[in-house]
Amino acid sequence: MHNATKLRELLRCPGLVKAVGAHDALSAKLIQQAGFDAVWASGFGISAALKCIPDASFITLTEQLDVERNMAEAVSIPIIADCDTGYGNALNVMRTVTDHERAGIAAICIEDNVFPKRCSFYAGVRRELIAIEEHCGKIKAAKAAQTVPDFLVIARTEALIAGWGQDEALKRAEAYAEAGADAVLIHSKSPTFDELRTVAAKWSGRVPLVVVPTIFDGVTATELEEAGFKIVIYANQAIRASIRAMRDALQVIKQDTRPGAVNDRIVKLKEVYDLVGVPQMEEDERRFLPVGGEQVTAIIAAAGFEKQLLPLIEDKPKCLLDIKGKTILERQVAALNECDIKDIALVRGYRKEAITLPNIRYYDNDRYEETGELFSLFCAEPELKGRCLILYGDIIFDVAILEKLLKSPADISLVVDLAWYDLHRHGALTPPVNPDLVTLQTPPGKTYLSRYVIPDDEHRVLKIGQHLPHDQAHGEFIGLAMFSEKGMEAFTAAYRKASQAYQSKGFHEAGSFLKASFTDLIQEMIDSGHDVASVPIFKGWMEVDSFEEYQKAWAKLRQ
Ligand code: SPV
Ligand code: MG
Repeated sequence: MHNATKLRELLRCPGLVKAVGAHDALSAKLIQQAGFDAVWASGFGISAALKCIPDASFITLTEQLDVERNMAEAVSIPIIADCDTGYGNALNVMRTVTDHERAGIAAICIEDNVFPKRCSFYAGVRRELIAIEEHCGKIKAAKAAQTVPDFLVIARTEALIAGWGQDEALKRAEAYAEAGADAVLIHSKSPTFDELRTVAAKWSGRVPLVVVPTIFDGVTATELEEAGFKIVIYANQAIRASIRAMRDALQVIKQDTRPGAVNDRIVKLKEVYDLVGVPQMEEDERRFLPVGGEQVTAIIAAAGFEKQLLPLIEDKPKCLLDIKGKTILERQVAALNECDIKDIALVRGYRKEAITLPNIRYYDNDRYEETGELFSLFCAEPELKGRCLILYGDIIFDVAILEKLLKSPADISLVVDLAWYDLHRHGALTPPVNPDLVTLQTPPGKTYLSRYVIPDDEHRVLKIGQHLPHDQAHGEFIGLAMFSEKGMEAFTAAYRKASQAYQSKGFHEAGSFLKASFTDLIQEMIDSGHDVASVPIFKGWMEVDSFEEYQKAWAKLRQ
């Protein structure tokens, strides 16, 4: 439905149509949300907000129309465009009509000031009106140019503003209606409503009357309606309110210096998000962007201390061990960045002051000696929402592994190295220290010593832990996991539940809940019916858990 048809419908209904002056799309949206009937795209407001210049025909048709288009995109209620003098003569008015119809605007309002117009209330500026015939010509041209049947042309007379008297105002209003105007606005700067009440009483009523009570601002909607007006325009109160609000807040910040000092006078960020449609955008992202394309937060668990790595880690945590010129942490961050993940949090503990890499949000587990990995992870609890990656702080891996994980559609995905299967069966040179073993629902059931492509089918994890019987294990969890928003909600809920239930008891493989590992909670989730998927890989990663592994990492890492 064209915007104009909506305004026609409002005019057919009983009661006053209430329009409010907007200066941009945001103010138009607020006007709609406040429940007003229509938006007045105010020349005064747009001149002030867009360019901070007087309302005196300085802004062009193009500039005004751009703002109106933005408004039309932001709201569904009718928009009445303040077109001043119509941007030229009758021929220019024709173009103005066409452009506004195409922009989805309901109506234009053109006034009988000479070009360049001056805002009706500026004191001490010249006031001249064009001849009645000339303005009638503009109105006829506008109606002739119109192709949208319901489009409205509102004729405005400035006769009272220019001091030409009530008779002249009425004469002009009648002439403009006769020329085809769909409504007439008789503007007044009288301090009381009496002048317009008198004029309205003498009005023939052939078309609806429009009123802008800017100076006689004590008049009520009921009084306006009773006097015979059909449309009221509250032309500039919104922009004046915003100037006052901005100025006051700025003063407070200037004096206080804390931005929070204005919290009681500003809206919450969430309100801005809602206003501009962020919830819809999030919904669209979920529906239309490929899995893995959304914002991911990476949380690195790097609090632990392992004495078997002394003296290597005498003065720094394990994640800062240098492997061929780059620390493990630098390698992890580089891999994450390569996959466009910039949102990184890290939980530090042992030698925490040594970790100072920029662009990471830090959380501290100062109880790292008496607590386990799970406790550490929940030191970063504010981060555990939305799509999340969990990384152990001592692994390095090929970017392709991360890319594969990011494509996983499952709510909970663990990267599982199937090479462990062969290492175990055929005897590894240096068997991994305390590997996190994984039993899959569908066992790989074959050896990978020959060439092999990992099948695409379901890889559900049934069991995970360091104490699994080796002959029941099919792979090794590498310390890299991903959760969808839903998966993360389930993970944090399971943590809360388990922390109550197991407070002072052993928890899966851990002697106490405080000492629990990430994998203990995963096993708890599997046991209570959650699906945990594996993302199978074959080598391409490394963990530093012992001095031997550190040496191996040095030796084997491809530069
Ligand atoms: C405007 O808002 O630009 C108007 C209304 O034309 S008034 O400023 O009251 O004249
Ligand atoms: Mg104006």
